[in-house]
Amino acid sequence: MKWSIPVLCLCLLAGACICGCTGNADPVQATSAIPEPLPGNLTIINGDTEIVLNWDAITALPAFEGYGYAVSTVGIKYGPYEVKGVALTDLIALAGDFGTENNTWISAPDGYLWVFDYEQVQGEGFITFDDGLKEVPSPPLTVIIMYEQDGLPLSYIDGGPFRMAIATDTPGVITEGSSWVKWVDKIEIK
Ligand SMILES: Nc1nc2c(c(=O)[nH]1)N[C@H]1C(S)=C(S)[C@@H](COP(=O)(O)O)O[C@H]1N2
Ligand SMILES: [Mo]
Repeated sequence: MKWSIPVLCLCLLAGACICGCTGNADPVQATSAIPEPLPGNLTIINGDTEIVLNWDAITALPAFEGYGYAVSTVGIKYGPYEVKGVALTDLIALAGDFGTENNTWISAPDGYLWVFDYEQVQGEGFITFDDGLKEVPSPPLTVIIMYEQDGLPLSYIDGGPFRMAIATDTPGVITEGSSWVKWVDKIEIK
């Protein structure tokens, strides 16, 4: 009985040391908390112009930071998220002129394609809902190619490295998930 407290202290000390030592000494464990951006390129095509951008090129462009919140066709809400990405208008501008007569085709390797008309590329003409899924007048929206969600590189499961997002300056605005194209690898001006 009189040994129990010193023995307990020794055990706790040894345990703390082992945990602390292995935690600090294992570089894989230490870095695995910070996800690496996924590899992947984004191709922008406008007539004869074709531009290929990788992660470094895209994240070097001016960024839009705001909020994103979407609802799937079956009514499941995902978000609200803090989103960061590049305005679609900025990406399109890299490949040349674009006007009211043009549509923008956003596609992914799984075959998913969503077409945005000129107004939508400018953030206009989307249906928006409040948190209770009641339709509300649209606040200003910015259509972005998102590469960060809640401060971390967008994961594959969430549609990374690049996903369309309909972003707002204020949180709580829900948009339809169908336009949130995951794994975007091609932007075509038609
Ligand atoms: N590449 C790709 N993006 C996609 C889809 C898809 O099938 N493929 N489905 C869309 C639809 S209809 C919805 S509702 C949301 C669903 O998003 P989630 O898979 O993150 O729940 O993704 C959208 N983006
Ligand atoms: Mo959907």
